Amino acid sequence: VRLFLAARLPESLLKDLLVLRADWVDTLGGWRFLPPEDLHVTLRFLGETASAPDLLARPAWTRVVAEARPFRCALTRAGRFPERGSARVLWVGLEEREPGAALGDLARRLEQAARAHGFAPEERPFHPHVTLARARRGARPDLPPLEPLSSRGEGWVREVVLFESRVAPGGARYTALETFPLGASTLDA
Ligand code: 3AM
Repeated sequence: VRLFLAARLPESLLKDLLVLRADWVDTLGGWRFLPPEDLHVTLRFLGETASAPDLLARPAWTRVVAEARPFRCALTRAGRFPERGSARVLWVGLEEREPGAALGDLARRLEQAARAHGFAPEERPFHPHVTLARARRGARPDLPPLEPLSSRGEGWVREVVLFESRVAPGGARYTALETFPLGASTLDA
């Protein structure tokens, strides 16, 4: 199965994103929008994984996430991948507000744990974002204005989710396999 680890979006940020998404759905052509329940912030793409490595790694995800604290985030701006040339992905950036470096730390610790469990290293820099849409095949999609968002909302990230990605007509669909709460081990202490 094809797996990835992602932060679950705080409800307040999801709400803001859905307002923006509805606006873009109405005004932009050439894009395939992710269904609202599939919106997430990828922390570590794991790739095609056999069931033994998957099950062996889950305690490590549990531990790393339990040892991290919940953190507060806000949406930053809309962007696209690639930044130049024809856009394939439309996203909204996420930035941490408090306590400081928790989001990057969490991604880094998951990266270490993934490598320790034999997953191929992720060489690309971590760029926290929520993918809202992917270009339709062969389309030259319209672009929204890529400016800072008017949303001032903030919300707490409290969960990391292990997702399975399945190929489906009309684009990949995601299934949550397991949810890991942030800060579980600090609560026990
Ligand atoms: O939904 P986002 O954009 O966060 O782009 C893929 C998607 O990210 C990314 O993993 C998420 C779930 O599919 N992805 C796909 N292939 C990848 C790869 N080879 C990848 N990330 C890194 N390396």
